[in-house]
Amino acid sequence: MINERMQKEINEQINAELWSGYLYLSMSSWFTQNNLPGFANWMYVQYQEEFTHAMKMYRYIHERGGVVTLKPIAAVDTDWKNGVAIFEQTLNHERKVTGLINALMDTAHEIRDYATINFLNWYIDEQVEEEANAEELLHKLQMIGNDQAALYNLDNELSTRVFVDATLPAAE
Ligand code: OFO
Repeated sequence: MINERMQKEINEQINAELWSGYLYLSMSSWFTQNNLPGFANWMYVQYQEEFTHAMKMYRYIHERGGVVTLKPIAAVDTDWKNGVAIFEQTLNHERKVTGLINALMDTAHEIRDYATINFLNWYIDEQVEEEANAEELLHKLQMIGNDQAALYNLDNELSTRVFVDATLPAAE
């Protein structure tokens, strides 16, 4: 049986992961509306990934005999100045999520919930990648500036990103 405080905090994180997905879906929509289908695809995959991050926690609470509590998802931004502004927000947001995961880990250590420590390690690793991806694309966009040909090429490159549910065992 999962500890009640741990359960409450993981439930809050489920909401945060769903909110992240909602934010990235809104960003994907912005890119579609602004004729950057490759960036829209990249953000759409990001949205799909966030929902799997939430579902991994959802399954974990059930596995531990707990109760999942789904709360309303708060509104997200719908308009940005440009792609750089989107990736600045993405990077800041991912840094914030890293802080939230670290806080969950602090709780797990405090209450000596070893199963949850083990479970959260996946998210600790994932956040390293999430921050690195956002940072890389932000730097690329900053370098590109007003170079439309370079933007076109990067957009093409991002159209190849494919969603894979990394939270499931490879055989599933
Ligand atoms: Fe963007 O990463 Fe979830 O946790």
